[in-house]
Parts: sequence; C-alpha cells; structure tokens
Amino acid sequence: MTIGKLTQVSSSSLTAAAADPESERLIAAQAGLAVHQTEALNCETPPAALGTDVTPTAHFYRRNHFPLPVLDEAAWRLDLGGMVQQPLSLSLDELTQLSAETAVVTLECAGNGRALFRPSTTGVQWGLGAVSTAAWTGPRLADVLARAGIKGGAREVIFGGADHGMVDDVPHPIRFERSLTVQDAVESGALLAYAMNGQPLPVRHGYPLRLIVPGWYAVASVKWLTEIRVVAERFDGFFQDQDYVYEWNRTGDSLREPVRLQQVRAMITRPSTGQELSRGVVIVCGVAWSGAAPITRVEVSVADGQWRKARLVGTPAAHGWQQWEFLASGLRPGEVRIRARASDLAGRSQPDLPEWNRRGYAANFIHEVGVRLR
Ligand SMILES: Nc1nc2c(c(=O)[nH]1)N[C@H]1C(S)=C(S)[C@@H](COP(=O)(O)O)O[C@H]1N2
Ligand SMILES: [Mo]
Repeated sequence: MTIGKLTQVSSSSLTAAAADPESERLIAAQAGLAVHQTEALNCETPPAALGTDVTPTAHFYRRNHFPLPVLDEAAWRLDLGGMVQQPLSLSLDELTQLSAETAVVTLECAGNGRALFRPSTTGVQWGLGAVSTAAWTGPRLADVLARAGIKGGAREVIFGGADHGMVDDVPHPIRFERSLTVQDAVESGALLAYAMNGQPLPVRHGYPLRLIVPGWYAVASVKWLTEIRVVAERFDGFFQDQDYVYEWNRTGDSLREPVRLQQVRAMITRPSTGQELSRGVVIVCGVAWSGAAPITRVEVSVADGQWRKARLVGTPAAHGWQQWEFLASGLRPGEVRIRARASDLAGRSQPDLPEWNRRGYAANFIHEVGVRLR
C-alpha cells in the first residue's frame, strides 16, 4: 500500500522477530570485526582479513538500517507483481528449482571510507572495511522477470525487503525498498541469491533471498526480499531519493545524483598500519575493484617514492575484486608510508582526494598504511 511517497508496513505473515543484537555483536567481535552499531547491525572487516578472492562468510561486513528480521521459510514467498503479464508468487523451493548461476561479486557500502572525509559527514563512521566479496548463487533476475513478462510502458522495478523501522523525518515505519530501472534490472546481471559461499544465506545477509546487483554500491542489493513490483513511475522511496544520493557542492550549487556504480579503489590488506617489518624485502598485498570496468592497473608508492606497477594475481572474476602484490626492497630503516591506487578499463583512476559530498559516499581515498622497518 503506497501512502504518499512511502510504502507503509503491512502486517503480513512475515511479521518478523528480530535476531538478538547482543549475540550478533558477540559473533562479529569474535570474528575480529569492528562493531559500529548493534540495534541495526553494522560491522566492518579489518583490511587484513580481506586479502583473499572470496571473503569467508564469518568475516563478511554487515550493514543494516533496521533490526534483522527472521523470516519463516514456510510462510515466505517472493511476490512479483505490478506491470507484468503474469504475476508470480514463488516459494523458496520453487526458486531453487529454476536454473541458477553462481557469481563472485564484491559488495561495497557506499559509505565505505566515510570516516576519512574532512569536514566529517554524518552516518556510520566506516573505515575501509565496509566491503567484502562472496560467491552468490541463485536464478538470474532477468529470467524471473521474463517469466512474469514485463508489460510495455513499465519504467522501474521496486525491490521490497522485510525489514522495517523508523527513519528521520518520516512519521511512520517504512520498509527497506530500492528500485532499478527496467533496463538495469534486466541488463545488470543481477541475481536472486539464496546461497552465499555455497551455504544458505545467513539471516544477517538476507535469508532466505536477496538481490545481488554486480558492480553497484551494495545498497542496491536488497536483503530479505519479499516483493518485486514493476511500475510505470519513477520510484521515490526514502532509500532511493533521500538517502544514498550524492549531494555535491559544485560552484556553490548543491547537485544531487543517485549513488549507482562502485568507484575504483585499491586497498592494502598486508602489511597493516603499525606493523614492524624487517627491511629486507617488504611484501605488499591487496585487492582492487571498480563497478564500471575490470581493474587494469594497481600502483604502489613506498616511502614516498615513485608510483610503480603492482602485479595482478589470482583469478579475477567479472565482478569480484582483483588481487595484487608488490615487492619492495632496498628500503632504509624507520617509519615508512606505503600507498596504493588503482585504475580501470573505463579509464577511471583514484583521485588524490575524492570529492566531498554531504553524506560522505564513495570515499575512494588512496589507501595508505604506515609501517616501521628495522
Ligand atoms: N533489506 C535490506 N537490504 C539491504 C540493507 C538493509 O538495511 N535492508 N542495507 C543495504 C546496504 S546499505 C548494504 S551496504 C548491503 C550490506 O550487505 P551485507 O550486510 O550482506 O554486507 O545491504 C544492502 N541491502
Ligand atoms: Mo551500504
């Protein structure tokens, strides 16, 4: 039911119990994650735990706006309606019988790195660990939409999650909802994922079903999906139109632009800041990703020296991050700064300073770590 601009929460069979925030905090802390919030579970992964092709599920960052809903699999259905020839209501069993695909996809929160912006911006003060990579399995969104048959004149596809709660300046609880244009829904390679790293999705990552939109900031990848609605109008829900919008200060004007593809970025996963190393040969490792195109180059600067090419290693996935490594030798003892930056095939590279925006999105600062050589 749409009331004004926002969809009100209905009392369906999905009325969800919340997962216990205190146990979620403990589980995250034991896995070595930094916990920012627990009521809405928000935890980030230390860069040192992010150096592999696929992130073990226990280490995958968690980002939520509301308490985690626990859905009853028996009552759960995915309803697909609106401007379609044939509305669908699918159980998890039915979804798992459709032909499925597994894709390694890097999810990054648009707020990753926000804590680095000066002046500071509001929102969860993420360091660099609101990013992780997993193998996601499920039918392709495009195939499921084709089954329902999108009617002519349709413009957007809205994805509704089962989680809900209060947000600033809205007098009633709202659900987590996001939309894609029909074209992006069909062409982005999005999956309706029921498995993560070969196991059923954990509750905290969207059990029983989530959307995965490769290359997009992860806000598009709606968890606890219960509803897909094809509509003729532009969707202006809270998380589409208020939140997750860049507000740039350009020539004095405030320019608004929705958050979409991940910006290019490299992260150093080894060594870590504060580490003490012997100065013989220093091995620098990391990952790099971009939502627009494959990574073509990663460069490293050690001890404020020239930028030099790192070696791209591992098995690159179309939408998973690229591992890289670099060997530095002949260094003098003392404090040493190591920096890394990436470029992609679309010609994008990392700016020295990303453009400040009011909500602190896409903070793709060049990552640096400081170590001590002896
Ligand atoms: N239903 C729902 N989906 C959601 C969110 C949410 O709060 N509710 N958060 C989004 C954001 S902002 C991010 S960064 C990712 C985080 O996914 P993860 O918790 O599996 O890492 O989920 C996205 N999907
Ligand atoms: Mo996010």
